[in-house]
Amino acid sequence: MTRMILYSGPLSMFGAKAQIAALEKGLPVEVVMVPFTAEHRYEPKHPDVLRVNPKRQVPVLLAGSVEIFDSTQIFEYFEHLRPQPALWPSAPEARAAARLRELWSDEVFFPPVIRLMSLQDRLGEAPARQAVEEIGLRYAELESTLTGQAHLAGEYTYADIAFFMAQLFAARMRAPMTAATPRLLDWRERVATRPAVSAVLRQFKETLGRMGLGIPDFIARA
Ligand SMILES: N[C@@H](CCC(=O)N[C@@H](CS)C(=O)NCC(=O)O)C(=O)O
Repeated sequence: MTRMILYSGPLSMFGAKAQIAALEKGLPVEVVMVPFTAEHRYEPKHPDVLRVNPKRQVPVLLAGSVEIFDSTQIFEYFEHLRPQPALWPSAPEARAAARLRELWSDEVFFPPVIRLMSLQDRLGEAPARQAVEEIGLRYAELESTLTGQAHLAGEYTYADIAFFMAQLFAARMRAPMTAATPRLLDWRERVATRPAVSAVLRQFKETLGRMGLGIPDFIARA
């Protein structure tokens, strides 16, 4: 099989999505962590990241003549490359719903988490409280989708991987899911104990510990 290199970052949620997917698929992907520090963030950028991604971001995947970026694009490539175990449902309606949930996670749930990242020293102020409230509404929305199904789109899919990583960052930014959404807490436990996910959680635990950053309880248990 063609050598595959995944550029990610030690605390990159989008990189972790791709890494979990590779592990779920049993794909032999070499993970290269680009430089990342609290002080300089993602600078200097890795030359391969700059060459492949005009957005200058990880994750980037190199697989022979395939050189792609964006976690969702990488999901799609993995799914074609190794269809089993399937991480999208096969029925068109269910697949469309799962894809939408994956997009929802990155582009609807995550934006208030990004806002909260820059408000960590002002958590008592209105903009931070609004972001936390918005995140809480999204958790409540998902709680109802988990009635009668174990995962966000029925079976375990890329949507679960995406939302698991997004909620991990929300928890780090002090907007964790709570006892108000018990089905979601059970879902988090189910996903966290999957071997592919717990391997990446242990990596996060090690990095957060090394950088002296807070470790949410569900990561500490990994
Ligand atoms: N939509 C992209 C988002 C990628 C992204 O935001 N990557 C972050 C790390 S998690 C990054 O490289 N940030 C550095 C920068 O923007 O300079 C994806 O799904 O891959």
